[in-house]
Amino acid sequence: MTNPIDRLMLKAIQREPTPRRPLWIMRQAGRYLPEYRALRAKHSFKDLATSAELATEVTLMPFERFAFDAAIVFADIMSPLPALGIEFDFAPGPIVAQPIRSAADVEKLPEPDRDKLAPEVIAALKMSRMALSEDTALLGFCGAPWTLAAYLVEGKGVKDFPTLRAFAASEPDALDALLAKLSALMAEYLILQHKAGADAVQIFDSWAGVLALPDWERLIRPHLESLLSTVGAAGVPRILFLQNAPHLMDAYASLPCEVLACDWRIDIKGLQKQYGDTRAVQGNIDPAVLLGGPEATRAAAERLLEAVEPIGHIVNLGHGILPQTPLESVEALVETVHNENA
Ligand code: 1CP
Repeated sequence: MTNPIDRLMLKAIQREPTPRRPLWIMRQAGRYLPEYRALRAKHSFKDLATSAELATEVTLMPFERFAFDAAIVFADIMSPLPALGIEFDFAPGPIVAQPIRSAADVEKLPEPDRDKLAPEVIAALKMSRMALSEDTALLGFCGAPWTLAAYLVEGKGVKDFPTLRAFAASEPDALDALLAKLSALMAEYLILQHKAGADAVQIFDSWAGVLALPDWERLIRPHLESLLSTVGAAGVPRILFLQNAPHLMDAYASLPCEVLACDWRIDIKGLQKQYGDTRAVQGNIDPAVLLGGPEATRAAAERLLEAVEPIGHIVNLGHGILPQTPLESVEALVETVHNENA
């Protein structure tokens, strides 16, 4: 039996040498897989994500085809929010029934109901761990407080989130109270996921980039830092992902975490040069490159492996894999990473 410590993914997180670099893909259990689309023809996304059995089946799905080094539990960043009494649906992204638009709306949020803190995700983690091979790591995740607030205030995913930015400008105290609640709840949630078998957790700050740096420092940093510190103090390895926010990269690099996960806009080689002594890096092939086919994918993967030092590098895309991605491109990526030292 492999010692969990020997999982490639965990060694890379701790910046220890590995026989080759680990690889996983954001949204690897998703719509580019024909078997996922077939299952989705029978069930809504919400049905898949709220059933521990179905979520486990989807979490494991990509492993029938690809030898990824980590599984990520199939859920959504909205999954824990029923604990705050929040109602939502998906079409295809989250739609919040009653968006939060005032200080009164924030005050009305109930004390967290821990029984509703995504018990299906916790169960899916336990079942996935039992089914996964010993050398595969299991990842939990949550949305960063700001990215969750983006959906709660805006009500849905909207380009550049104007309602959210207006709320931040007009109701900074209400935003502060909302982010504090989300940060405390997400810390609890990630620790629960770790106890259920998640080797590490990824915090997705997909909409980090819509504020300027000084506003981010003033409004957001304290809450993200508090979440990361609480989780770190509980001994949970942390992967911090930010999307479309190159102007915030250095600020994120100063936050407490083990892994900096960046999108394709970032010079990951430069990032590793600057912060590699204290942080592993994860990423960052442009997901659109895979639409260009296996040759384009292989070329991009080879350039990445050439540019980034192997120690402390987890290979991934710079954002979620696109639904129209050909399976041959994923095969080419896996092959290129696996053959690096062959
Ligand atoms: O099948 C479908 O139609 C549903 C599409 C879908 C899927 C597959 C949604 C709705 N969520 C998910 C799963 C999901 N969401 C995972 C699963 C694990 C994996 O394989 O990676 C994860 C990690 C998430 C996290 C998530 N949800 C993020 C952060 C990551 C990112 O992509 O930036 C965000 C921003 C969301 C919101 C969301 N949920 C769903 C969609 C389509 C979106 C984004 C688009 C929008 O805001 O409209």
